[in-house]
Amino acid sequence: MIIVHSETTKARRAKTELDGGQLVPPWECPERVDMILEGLRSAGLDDVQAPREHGLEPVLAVHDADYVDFLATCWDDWRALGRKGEAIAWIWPTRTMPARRIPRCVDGRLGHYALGADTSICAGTFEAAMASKDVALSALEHVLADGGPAFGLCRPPGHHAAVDQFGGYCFFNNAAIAARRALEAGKRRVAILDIDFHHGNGTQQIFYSCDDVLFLSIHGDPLECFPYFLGHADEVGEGDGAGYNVNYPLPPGTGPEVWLNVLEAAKARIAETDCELLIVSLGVDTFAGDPISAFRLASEDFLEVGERLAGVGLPAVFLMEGGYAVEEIGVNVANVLSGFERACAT
Ligand code: OKP
Ligand code: ZN
Repeated sequence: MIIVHSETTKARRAKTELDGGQLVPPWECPERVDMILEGLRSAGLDDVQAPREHGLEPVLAVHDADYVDFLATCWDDWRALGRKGEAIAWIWPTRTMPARRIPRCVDGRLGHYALGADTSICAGTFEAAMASKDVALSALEHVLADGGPAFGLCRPPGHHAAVDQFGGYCFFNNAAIAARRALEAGKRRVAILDIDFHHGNGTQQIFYSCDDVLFLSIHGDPLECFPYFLGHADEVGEGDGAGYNVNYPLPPGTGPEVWLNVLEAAKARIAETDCELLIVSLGVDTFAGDPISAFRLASEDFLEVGERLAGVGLPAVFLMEGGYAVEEIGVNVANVLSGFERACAT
């Protein structure tokens, strides 16, 4: 398995996240990257390659140009106002005051483009987001070239980022960018299977009316869990995309037995939908020890997850999403990939 990694993914070193009414050190920290690399190395997954730079074109195939420009300029605009803290949204267009124009002031722009207040923007955020999507695109290229599999050690993650919105630690939707590129390269339909604990609201929004991307997500029920406003089972896609969006919300406390059964249901949907590539939005925050999530998978269960994913039988690109139990994140990711490889070999 080829691993794609760039040290530039660590250029985002935010100091603050609004959590429980306090500014705390972000759960989504650069140390996650080092711990994952260490876990992979211990498992013999040591074919680590640098990404190729792909520029902004594949980003603009997914995200609006004004949104990308906002991400590129936000930190400088914020600093120019002499602000002491990191750039954070604090007012939004709302149900009673919907967005009609994009404000000029950075405070208004932050509210326009943010989905929540959990994700501060700081120096290095844009650079890290650029490196993260390059990692995803390069992992995809390996799979397109030789059938894969490949793992893109994306950071920051991507699945909460929508066409023109950031948040939930995500800026560019790496999986969506890779999926669009795969379609351009000639794949007729791509499945994105999102097994992060949180619903991939951004990926869902991006492809909601598309029939060439089948999006499936297994996640904590949004009635109880972030991102709260999307991810219900009755969201099935619209227009051409009707039937191509599949949500499996599960209650907090869900353990491996139920979770793996739902994974089989998702695999069955992929099998009946005629896909040519599998992109796995790989969050390991389904781990029982995750500090901000509520499923009950054990480290050994991730071997089984990988084995079961091999059963999909498609060329596979794994892209890193969440996972905040930093001590165990390495072994958990390595277990998914080792389980996958082992099952492919047999
Ligand atoms: C990102 B990914 C309290 C925690 C809420 C949002 C969770 C984002 C998860 N500040 N933060 O899906 O792993
Ligand atoms: Zn998550």
